[in-house]
Amino acid sequence: APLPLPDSARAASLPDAAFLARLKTLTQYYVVTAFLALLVGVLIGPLQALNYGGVNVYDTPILRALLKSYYQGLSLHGVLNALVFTQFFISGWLLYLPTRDLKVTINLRFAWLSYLMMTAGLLIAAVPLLLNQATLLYTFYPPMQGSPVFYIGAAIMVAASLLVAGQVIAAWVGWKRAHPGRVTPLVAFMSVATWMMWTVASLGLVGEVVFVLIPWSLGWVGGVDPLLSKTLFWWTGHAIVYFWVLPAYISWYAFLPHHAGGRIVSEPLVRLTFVLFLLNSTPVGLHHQYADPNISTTWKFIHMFLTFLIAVPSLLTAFSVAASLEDAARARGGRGLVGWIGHLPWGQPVFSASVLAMVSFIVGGAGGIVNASAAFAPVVHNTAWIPGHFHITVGTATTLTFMGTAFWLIPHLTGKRLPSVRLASASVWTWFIGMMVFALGMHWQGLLGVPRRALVSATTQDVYREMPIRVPALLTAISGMILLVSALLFFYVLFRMLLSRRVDDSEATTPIPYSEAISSAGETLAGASALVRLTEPLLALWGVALLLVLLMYGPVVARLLAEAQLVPGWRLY
Ligand code: HAS
Ligand code: HEM
Ligand code: CU
Repeated sequence: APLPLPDSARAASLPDAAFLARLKTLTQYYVVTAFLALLVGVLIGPLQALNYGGVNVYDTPILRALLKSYYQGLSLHGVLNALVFTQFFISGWLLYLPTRDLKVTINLRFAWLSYLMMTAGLLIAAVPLLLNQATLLYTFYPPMQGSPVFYIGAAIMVAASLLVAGQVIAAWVGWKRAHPGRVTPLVAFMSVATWMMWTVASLGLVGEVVFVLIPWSLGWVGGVDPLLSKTLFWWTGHAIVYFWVLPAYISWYAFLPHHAGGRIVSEPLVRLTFVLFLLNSTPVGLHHQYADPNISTTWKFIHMFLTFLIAVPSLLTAFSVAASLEDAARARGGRGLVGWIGHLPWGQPVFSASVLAMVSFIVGGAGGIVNASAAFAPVVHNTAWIPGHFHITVGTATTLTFMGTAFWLIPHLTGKRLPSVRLASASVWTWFIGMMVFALGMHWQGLLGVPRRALVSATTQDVYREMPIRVPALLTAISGMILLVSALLFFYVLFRMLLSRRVDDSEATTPIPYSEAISSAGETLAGASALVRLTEPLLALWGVALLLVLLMYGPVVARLLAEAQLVPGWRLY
């Protein structure tokens, strides 16, 4: 039976066309700012790939004029790509989607305020980065010390993301109040769970920046405990990878089946996946610190097992999205054990971007499990293997999915058209090929002992020029050139699209590509399965997530605090 809805609550929150237009403009600002950051960040990548190919271009007059050092470039690359591009895209994406999915209005002034604050934070942090006052790499480990302006800018940026989180969670709570007994629609559910996860995850970084780095860089306290800071950093630093990839999962689950011509396999399963991420994304960060002293092996092993556990929702995703794709391909006439794969729309960039991103993630995820295994970690830690791992996770699973998303999202938001399916498709395939070759070259070099974060091309030691390393080094250099071409193609298509003329209002021509479900979660809780009812109370699950993190990090941080040893800051750049 239809549930009674308070009319007043409903009427007050129903979005009209004017509201939607304004929401779309704001979302467009987030997305375009994100891609501008990616443009600058990505252009530095091929130079680094050349470095790992044995070619040092940093001694040329142009680069000497632009960058003080390899490390200034690497800091810009890491910060702009991994921190700025992702956060802006995700904030726009995960503000727009749940607002639309819940069919509510939100306070657009507040939403703009968050955007402006995030942009201000970015601009503030950019100044010291560009002036070589914050050449700290994107992990800014103390005792390396940068300008306080950098830490303050970063803090403002993160705070702004929490405002977006708060606004989305509040909108969902308002929707729940107005619709008692109803099941949260899937896309909104995934978005809210992701934001909740991020609030728990970000506590470590907020603690580090606000209570340690800012006072220390301003000279208010005499020293810093590097290990304490690093531990707080990885509290956030691992979970942030799920903040980067879950918005791509939303696209894989909710929109990719539609692009392929198929259906979501099971909405209750998707909800379970996101709840597992909410609960267990954060208390695993010690897998970045196996080599660090003064953290007990017991805690390292607990985090290792929790890391293996957090691979489970990704495995659920792998199998259930693969089933969606098979469903789609068979509906398109595909036959045979693997023959159906050829019936997927490989020439459509909105489709191929996500699926190729997923294919790269099979390898990226497997590498992650190697990294997490205490027995293997010493072999790969701090080697070129690690950038190999994360360019096929954040650099492809996330980035390529967002690139492909832009091909329908920008037309949807702006009423403009994708100028060329062929060029868009070429950019997607070259990104995939380039990153797979890059990953091969870097993983291989890592196994041969080549360190990450090193200007290896300038070394006078022959050890990095020996024959076994030359093959993967050549692969890495070639991949950098493929990726340069890919990036140029992508940004050409993107800017041609953005600068073209508006052709329609797009709600009808490019709607949000929701997919149907084979097994839906249903509309009302009363008729829903136990799994749906168990996953619906997100506020309570959020509390459990917080509790778990405090349990799994409390004793570790407490010991580091009790035994803190402050050291002065360093400037190595
Ligand atoms: Fe990681 C280091 C472990 C996932 C990013 N990781 C990093 C760093 C980054 C990063 C940036 O345990 C470097 C940090 C630094 O600078 O020091 N990572 C893992 C594990 C996972 C994992 C266990 N990482 C990610 C994701 C990232 C990311 C996601 C970004 C988005 N990672 C580590 C560890 C380290 C690390 C250690 C520290 C290393 C060290 O020593 O310093 C897991 O979450 C992975 C689970 C994933 C899977 C794959 C599922 C596959 C799917 C696709 C299916 C495809 C289909 C397509 C269906 C199990 C979902 C089919 C196609 C057809 C055509 C049919
Ligand atoms: C580091 C190349 C795109 C995120 C690196 C390194 C290379 C590289 C060779 C290792 C540098 C070192 O360890 O010394 C490239 C190329 C790209 C590209 C050729 C494509 C044109 C991206 C994208 C992202 C990304 C799209 C994320 C969205 C990072 C991060 C680091 C890194 C976070 C680590 C920085 C650090 O160690 O502090 N990149 N990259 N890259 N890249 Fe990329
Ligand atoms: Cu991690």
